[in-house]
Amino acid sequence: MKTGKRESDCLFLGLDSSTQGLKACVVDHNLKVVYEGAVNFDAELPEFKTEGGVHRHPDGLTVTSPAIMWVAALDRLLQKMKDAKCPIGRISALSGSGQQHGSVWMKKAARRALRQLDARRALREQMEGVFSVADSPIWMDSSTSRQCAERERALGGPQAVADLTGSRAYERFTGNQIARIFQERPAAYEATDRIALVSSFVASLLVGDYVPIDASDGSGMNLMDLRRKAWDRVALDCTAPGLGARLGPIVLSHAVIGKIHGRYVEGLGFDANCLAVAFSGDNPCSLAGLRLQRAGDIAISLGTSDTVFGSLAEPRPSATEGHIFANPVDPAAYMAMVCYKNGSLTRESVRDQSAGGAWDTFNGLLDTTPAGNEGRIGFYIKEPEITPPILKTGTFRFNGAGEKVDSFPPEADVRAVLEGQFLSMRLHGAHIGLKPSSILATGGASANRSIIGVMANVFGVPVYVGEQPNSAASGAAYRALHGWKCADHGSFVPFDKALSATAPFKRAAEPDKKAHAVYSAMLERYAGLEKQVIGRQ
Ligand code: 5FX
Repeated sequence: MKTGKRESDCLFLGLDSSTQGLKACVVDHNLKVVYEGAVNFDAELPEFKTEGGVHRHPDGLTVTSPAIMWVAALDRLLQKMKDAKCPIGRISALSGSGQQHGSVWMKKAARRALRQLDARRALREQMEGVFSVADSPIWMDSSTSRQCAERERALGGPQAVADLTGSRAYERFTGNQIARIFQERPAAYEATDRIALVSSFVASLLVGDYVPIDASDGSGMNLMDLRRKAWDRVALDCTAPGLGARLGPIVLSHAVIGKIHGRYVEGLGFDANCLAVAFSGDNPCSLAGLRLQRAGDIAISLGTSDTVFGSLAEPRPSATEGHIFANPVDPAAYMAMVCYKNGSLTRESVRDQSAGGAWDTFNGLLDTTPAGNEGRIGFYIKEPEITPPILKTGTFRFNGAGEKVDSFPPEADVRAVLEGQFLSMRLHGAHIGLKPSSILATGGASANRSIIGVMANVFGVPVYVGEQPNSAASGAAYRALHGWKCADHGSFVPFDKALSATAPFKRAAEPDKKAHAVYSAMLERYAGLEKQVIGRQ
């Protein structure tokens, strides 16, 4: 499909429907941001009474968000774009990102409402009452342990589920959420015509019809055969009857899924030919936003929680750690992701206890200790950990002889927390095939040169830094450009060819060969001690 447009005239819109709000980012063909805007759910849509965009239920496990809130937010954000005089008419393609795993449950009436969207009426008014489950389960929900166990049994165990779908059964993954709703609310399930992900739902609102789920976000459901990028019959059947028809098709992430609905042309001035490129999950979109398109490009995001993710050629799913998703910018590749709960808050608590609460002192203490910390290894588990699963909180310290000790000198604690975190990332990342050739460090702590120096030495590769604060929204905009180029070209165009502008990241730390050798030698001991800590629970 030739679009007949000059690239330099075109703009590309990325939306990000995250847990706490909806964001928009518009870029030109050089990836220069021409508009950014956001709607915060708690502050700007207080009638939904969310906290952090969610409702936590009294059972302590169930977490939902009202689907209609996402609808109201879209209207509000698009109006903001218009009010800010964003050149909406020049947007040639749009795409989006959504918090992963969340599901939106629609009755038959939803499709009618979507097709007939009217520019004169609020979106919310038109979509009210079309949901068979009004409160959408989201990724923070952990109420489906029973369904995870049942589905893992039906599919041959955790490793078999990981081999098939890219991850073992996780409570937040959509298939397990669907099984729970089918079991506990059969009438609601029966009344459901379509189950969308948050990403594909927002796309539906813009296209004015049901749209396919993309393979990358579809990988977060425990329902898709990761290699075939198709629903797995047995996984569907052990979840709920008639599920395949309710999920609709899967498409590649760069596929055009339709054009924008006339409502937005009439009401907001969108170009009637504006293409919609499949929406995807926030982590896949961040991978696109950080431009990690080659195997070996990985990002380590140092935030409240730490995340390691990157592209890889061969999937190596594990029943114990991490996730493998279809790659959102390269249909022949995959992406891997490992999440940690103990991130910045844990580093800060060691800073507070050992360095009087000051990063300068922390960095100074770090410099007084050698790489490898004279054999000392520590596990700082302030929050129950995901990778590896360590539910018992506390600090577990071992001396150079591998004996458990109660304390370290402050400078050794400072080094041990960083080395432990990065050794864990190297170990568990490697288990699922993440072998970095370079690292892009993002998030608050990436500004600390001492911290990223340890990172470079543990992994033995250069570390780049550069802020891309809304990497999911900008990644969605880049994917819109990518999908548009593929459509214009009539066949797949590699992502790095589609994005001509060079990535704005700076090389900030080089590995020291000697220090790296110390860490490589330490890895096996680290893994052994980690097993001991897990065993102590
Ligand atoms: C990934 O598996 C997650 O559950 C989260 O990162 C959500 O995508 C957050 F939106």
